[in-house]
Amino acid sequence: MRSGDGDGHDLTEETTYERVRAAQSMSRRDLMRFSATAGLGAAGFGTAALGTAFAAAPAAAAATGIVKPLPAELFIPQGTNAETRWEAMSGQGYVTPVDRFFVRNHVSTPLIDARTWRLKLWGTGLHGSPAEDRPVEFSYEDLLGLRAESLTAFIECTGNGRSFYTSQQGQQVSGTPWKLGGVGVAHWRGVRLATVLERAGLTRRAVDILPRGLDADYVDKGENLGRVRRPLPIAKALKDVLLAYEMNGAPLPPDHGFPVRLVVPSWVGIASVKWLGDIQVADEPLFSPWNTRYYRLFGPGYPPEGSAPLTRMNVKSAFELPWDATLPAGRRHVLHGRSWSGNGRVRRTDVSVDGGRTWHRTRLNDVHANPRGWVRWEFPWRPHAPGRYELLARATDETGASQPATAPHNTLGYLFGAVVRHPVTIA
Ligand SMILES: Nc1nc2c(c(=O)[nH]1)N[C@H]1C(S)=C(S)[C@@H](COP(=O)(O)O)O[C@H]1N2
Ligand SMILES: [Mo]
Repeated sequence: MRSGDGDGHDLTEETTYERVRAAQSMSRRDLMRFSATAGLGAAGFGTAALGTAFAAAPAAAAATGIVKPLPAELFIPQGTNAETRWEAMSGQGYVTPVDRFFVRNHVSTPLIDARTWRLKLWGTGLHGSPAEDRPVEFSYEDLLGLRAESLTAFIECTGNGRSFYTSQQGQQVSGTPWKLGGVGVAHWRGVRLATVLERAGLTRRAVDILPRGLDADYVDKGENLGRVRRPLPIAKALKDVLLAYEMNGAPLPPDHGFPVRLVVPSWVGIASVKWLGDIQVADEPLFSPWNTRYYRLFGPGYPPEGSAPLTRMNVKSAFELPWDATLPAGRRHVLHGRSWSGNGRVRRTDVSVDGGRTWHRTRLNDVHANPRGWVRWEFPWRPHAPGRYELLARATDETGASQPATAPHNTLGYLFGAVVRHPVTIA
């Protein structure tokens, strides 16, 4: 069977496919358009951030479709995606700075002009059932004029930790082999989605919304699935979802959804649709490949159509150390890390330095833990002897959920929540 694209690339392999297509789609024309976008000033924001991104765009974009620089000391490349190196969080404050925030792109980062951009709402869940081609529209300036709200929350890819299904449990899974760097916390600022839905004429009949990105169609093994879009129940949409236009105090960077993205706290990252273009509001349940063939659990033990669509993320922990770190012998180290959960606050994190035989409670450094963010913790360690060690961290959240020794297998490798065995050499 023929699976190549004519240039000798095997496009049946997901990561190859994404890399090849990304390189093909970031054309000269895109870059010219971007240089025009970089001159944006109409919204009253400075242009410094966009200008900086542009300076580095040609080299970075050619390989990955990502605009911002991806220095090797901050990121591990993953095809069209880039994961944060956990050692790059060492010494940082509560949030993940933009220069090291992970990027998960199905296709290339699109370059959008905020002056002509409109958010379009339509569908049977709005008064008068506006049609897709006659939507209720909001400009960028309209949104900036509405009451702003802030939210500090993590966004985490559902496949974060996926590689450990294979490396720790010997199991086959498909998808991007993330370690633990497919997560970041940011201060987001924008308008409540509830506010915009009400202004657009939300009815009590509305059941689901379907936010859709403006990035190019996603093609999976030759099948065009259209633009990234994932249904969201109206209850969650009205609860705590933000239409964000700022990240860590500056306009959203292109890679993170400029001009406007959703931030759906505590839920699977795919819910936080970037480069938002339109939102269908429906009086009936909605479906897309992102809540049917992806972002459910599949495999033995699950029905053929998979589990229910995934919603909340699970409990995880990470050390702010290089993978396979080397630390000097004969002195005291303070191990730092972070833990987070989609169920709410992390109450405690325990660490083991002897492969899981004994556990010690860490000191939590964010006492009033944010239920939508993470907690930082530390643990002093004086290793007795040089050699190879495995460091383990296990968090427990306010619902009592903790991290098991093994994660239940699913073929797409989602929700790896088991304790990760972090290799360290004392030399
Ligand atoms: N339009 C659009 N939105 C998207 C995606 C995408 O590819 N296109 N990726 C999703 C996934 S799978 C994740 S994990 C998050 C990642 O957000 P980040 O790149 O800002 O870290 O964005 C989500 N929103
Ligand atoms: Mo994701």
